[in-house]
Amino acid sequence: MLEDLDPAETREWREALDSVLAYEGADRAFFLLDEVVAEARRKGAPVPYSATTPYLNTIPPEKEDRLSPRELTIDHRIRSLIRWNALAIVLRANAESSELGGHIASFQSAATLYDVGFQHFFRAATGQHGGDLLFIQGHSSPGIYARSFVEGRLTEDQLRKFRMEVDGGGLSSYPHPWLMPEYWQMPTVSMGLGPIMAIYQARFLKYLACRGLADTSDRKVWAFLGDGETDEPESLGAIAMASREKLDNLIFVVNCNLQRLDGPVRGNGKIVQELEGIFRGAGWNVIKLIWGSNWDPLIARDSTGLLLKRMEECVDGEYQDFKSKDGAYVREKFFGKYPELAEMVAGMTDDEIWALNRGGHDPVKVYAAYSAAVRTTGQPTVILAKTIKGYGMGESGEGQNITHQQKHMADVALARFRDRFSLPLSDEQLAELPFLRFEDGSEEMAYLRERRAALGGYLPARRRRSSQTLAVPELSAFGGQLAGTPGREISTTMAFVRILNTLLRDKAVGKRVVPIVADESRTFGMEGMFRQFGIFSQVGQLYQPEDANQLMYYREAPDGQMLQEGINEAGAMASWIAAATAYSSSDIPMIPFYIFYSMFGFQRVMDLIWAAGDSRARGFLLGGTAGRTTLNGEGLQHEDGHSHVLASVVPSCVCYDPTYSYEVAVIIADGLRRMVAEQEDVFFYITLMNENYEHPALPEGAEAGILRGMYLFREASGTARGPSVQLLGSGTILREVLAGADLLAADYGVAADVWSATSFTELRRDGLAAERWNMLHPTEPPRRSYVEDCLAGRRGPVIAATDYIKSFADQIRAFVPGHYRVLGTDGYGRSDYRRNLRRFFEVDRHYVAVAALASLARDGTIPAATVADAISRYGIDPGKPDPARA
Ligand SMILES: Cc1ncc(C[n+]2csc(CCOP(=O)(O)OP(=O)(O)O)c2C)c(N)n1
Ligand SMILES: [Mg+2]
Repeated sequence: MLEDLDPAETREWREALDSVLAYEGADRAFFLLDEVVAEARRKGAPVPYSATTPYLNTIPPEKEDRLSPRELTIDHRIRSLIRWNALAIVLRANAESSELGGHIASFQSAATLYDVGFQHFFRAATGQHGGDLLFIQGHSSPGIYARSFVEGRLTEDQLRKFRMEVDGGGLSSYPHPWLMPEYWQMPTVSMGLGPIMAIYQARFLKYLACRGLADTSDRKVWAFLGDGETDEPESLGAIAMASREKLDNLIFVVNCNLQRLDGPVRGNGKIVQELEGIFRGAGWNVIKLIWGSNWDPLIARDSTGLLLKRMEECVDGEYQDFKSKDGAYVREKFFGKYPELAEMVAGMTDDEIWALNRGGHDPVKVYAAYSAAVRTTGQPTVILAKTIKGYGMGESGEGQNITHQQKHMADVALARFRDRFSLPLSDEQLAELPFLRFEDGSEEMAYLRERRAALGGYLPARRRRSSQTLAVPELSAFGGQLAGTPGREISTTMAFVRILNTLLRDKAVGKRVVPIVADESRTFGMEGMFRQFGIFSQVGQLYQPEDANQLMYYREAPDGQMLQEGINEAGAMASWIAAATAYSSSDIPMIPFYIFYSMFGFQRVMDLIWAAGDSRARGFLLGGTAGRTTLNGEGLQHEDGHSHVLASVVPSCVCYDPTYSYEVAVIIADGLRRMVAEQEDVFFYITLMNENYEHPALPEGAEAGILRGMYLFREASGTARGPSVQLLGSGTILREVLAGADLLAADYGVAADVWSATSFTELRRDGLAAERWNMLHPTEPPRRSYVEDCLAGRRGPVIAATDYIKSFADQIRAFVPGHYRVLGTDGYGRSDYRRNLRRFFEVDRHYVAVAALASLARDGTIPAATVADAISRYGIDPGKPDPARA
């Protein structure tokens, strides 16, 4: 703090400011101050930048939009019942055992924040309005169910089945569209994913509007975050994008209850101030909601600024401590520090001091903040609402470090809770934890219904299917890819880009295609799309691009179709989720294709991909330049040999590792049929490679096998009597398998049938389903897995080789008749020629041949000496280090 060298002069300046404020208003005062500061800076005076404003509410009392006293009173009665039910849901679920879990404290701290929203702001989708999108803090779900119960949307039986879902009719622990597809819109409980997904949902609403696909102008995205949650990089990592893109349809509400799971969020600091600085710096409209109305008279009397000084010098650890005690304690510790402040509250009782409430618990303040937020234009808004964790839980958790996981409440605490919220419950009833509702015909019920009717209906609500069904192109639309490329060498990435171009030009679905990249278009040869389809930018292009004179220049446009997210895989994934769920959130089925370096896909943003599955996302993920040896020069951090294994664990992700362009075409056409035409809730992961080779034409009748995961690509010619093997390969390694088959025939007279295994993952899923069915239907004729179907009647051991780690092809072991041997690229990637890498990882043609011979020798079909002969013939060093450990 600087010293006041001339108090009289200071007073003059203050009075000048007061008079401008009084006669000309705040805008004029702001202008003058801004001018003075700018002038001081021009003259070289050091005017430090302050990221924060005083520790006070941003909206002064005289600028508050208000509800009527009647509305406030009924809202309070409704909220009190919801509070009770929320608590009862968890207490009842845990009455017998704590096995089911659940949380009380989070919602009790946030009840007013949600209820003011549900009563007065959150709009449901109707014919006229697209509806708001709500990201609700996962741990507050009991409060949301409690409201739905009071509204009559959920039954008592359902509340009793909180976290008991297995036998049907239960309620999911957290917001999960997968589990409650007509209720929860957005999955949130993995901290940080809600906020980043909300930002990209808001931007996607702008995209839909700018491209003329939907009127989204009046829709808001509300994202509720915990203050602890803001420590996740995903929570804050994309906030600059939100202001750059002027997302005035986005409102973050950060519930600053000062606590996370273990203890204080910022015991030694102030989370509200810290977040204010961060969000202001990022260009957001920040509304601080710190003090409740009971503080207003005290703050108005703070002419010396001493109260503010005290408010600012206290750290969050102290604020938390105050609210875990009582009014006398606050009087002593907070006001008692300075005699003037003690004097200020001398006329107040301890109860009155205790009733000095926090902004986030005051519906008047919350309403004013929301009202200001929804009217803000040109920037996103964040509301920093200060609350108390475990509000109302008293000695059973209020403001206590243990409160987050508290699932029980002592009888006295329950009785106090009842008194505090005037609940119509006798002491005996308390113990039974009954769920409470208003009578039909009561004033509260009528008001509740009226409010939700005015806002379009009940929320949360999720649209399960789009009302629009698009006609997807037939496979024949991709004729170029089906015909093969005789005499021309291309990669599957190039084949994909051509398919994408065909789709973008399709009359029925072209406009719905959303190509998404994270600064890798050129890597995948997609730069031609810049000019033709444009890169989405709400402001268009304010500059002449450097390459304007070229055919494929960098074109940005308000109706640009591509989403260029920059080097930001998490953002691109969130963008893809927004597009992939637009069928539900906007009733506009979109067809997103997000293409990325496969190493920076599942490995980098797996949790978002999991959330995409939960969201019932429909779209295509393309892992480009895939394969540990196919992307050859990039080394350990780039060369992907396991994304397929990661993808295989996501239940609604359908995965393929195709080799030929016709396979890519067949897979994409089927994806369109399943996801767009039939509205199946799956998404596709397809790996693409950058190795060029000639592509054959679609073999007759291969489609079904391509989709199921394998088909006979080349049958062995020659005698049916000699040794025989079955070779499986996927991706570019299929070509090594074919070459290996040639070596086997030429050098050892072994006949090899070669199968293109487009998806070991789909094969495994099919096999597991058959196995399960057989186990549960012991007396019926057994079902056969598709792998067995394919290999039945074929002779010889089975050998598979891929550009992925061995566990990828190993997935089908249980279904392969006879001996099965797998080659794969276990170990860290490294740089070299493809040929050398494939030798290093032991997946090249020579290893395929040796592996086949070794299996034949194992089966006793050929002598072991033949294997040794091949090892030496092909120049393999048996003492070579194991690549899995090298
Ligand atoms: C990615 C992730 N890490 C950890 C958790 C476990 N977790 C759930 S809630 C919570 C504390 C939340 O604190 P805060 O965000 O402040 O929310 P509050 O309950 O206080 O409103 C933690 C650590 C999680 N759900 N997700
Ligand atoms: Mg918290």
